[in-house]
Amino acid sequence: MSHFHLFVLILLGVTTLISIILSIKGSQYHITHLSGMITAMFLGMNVGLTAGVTFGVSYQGDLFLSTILGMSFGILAGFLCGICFGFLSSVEGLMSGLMGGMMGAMLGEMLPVEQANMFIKAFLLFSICTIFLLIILTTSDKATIKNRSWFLKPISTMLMIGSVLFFANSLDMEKAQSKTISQDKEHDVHKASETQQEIKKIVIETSDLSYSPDEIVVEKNMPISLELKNSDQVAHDIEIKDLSFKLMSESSHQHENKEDVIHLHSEPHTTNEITFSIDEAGTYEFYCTIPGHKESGMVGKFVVK
Ligand SMILES: [Cu+2]
Repeated sequence: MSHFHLFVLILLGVTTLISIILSIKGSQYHITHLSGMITAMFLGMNVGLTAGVTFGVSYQGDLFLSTILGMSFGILAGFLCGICFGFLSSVEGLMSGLMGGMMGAMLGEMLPVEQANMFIKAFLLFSICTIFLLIILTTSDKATIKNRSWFLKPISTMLMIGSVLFFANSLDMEKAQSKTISQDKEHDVHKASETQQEIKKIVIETSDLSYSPDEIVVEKNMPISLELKNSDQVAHDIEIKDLSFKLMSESSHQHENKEDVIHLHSEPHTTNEITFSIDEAGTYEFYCTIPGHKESGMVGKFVVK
């Protein structure tokens, strides 16, 4: 998980905590059941969405995990805020959190990181707005502007939200920069190894939940550059389990590569590649790990002679 996403989650936690404290205070004063219910829905939904997209992006390829985590955040926030205003409000908050977390996780799973981060910022801003909503609701109608809380004044409010977003943005940029640098580096490594040995290039294209070609024949110990060209609207990957291989280079960091598992992931309309050689002859199955894809026929054969 990147610094930006960690920061978002911490901020979400703080926002939820402040909102709950204000809700407890508010339920004793002016806030009606209806307003409380709407506030709980607003908080639950937005916290769920923000957390959902954040986890969806961080754990791309594992929609189950990101949905559970996103929903947990939303449910917890919505329920705790709602319970201050009564049973029905807590149900409303809980259901909104569940829905927000689920939708957010799907969004994070499907969108490229840059676009998902835009949604995270927007939903985070909405989540923070709950605090201001609660402050307005807990302020008596009879109070004059003079004795209303300082952060209701537009300039301080704008400054506060602005600085939070600016900080979040700088964390986001930092990540984007380090990504391009590491990609450049890996590209150089790839070039260097290319000049030393003949590399067999294999391109597998994905469209409409299928691989083409779905059968590949290679020789053992031969350096293979496997390219996953994703022409689909959704992310896809290739995973080959239980084989002994030597990894030579990767075009992007494929964090799931373990000792005996080859994993290659491509976002929609992008191409990633990995270069390796297989030590043992045999027939290996490759498939897509995105939930539901293998069952829809995203399976192929890797024959090593
Ligand atoms: Cu797939």
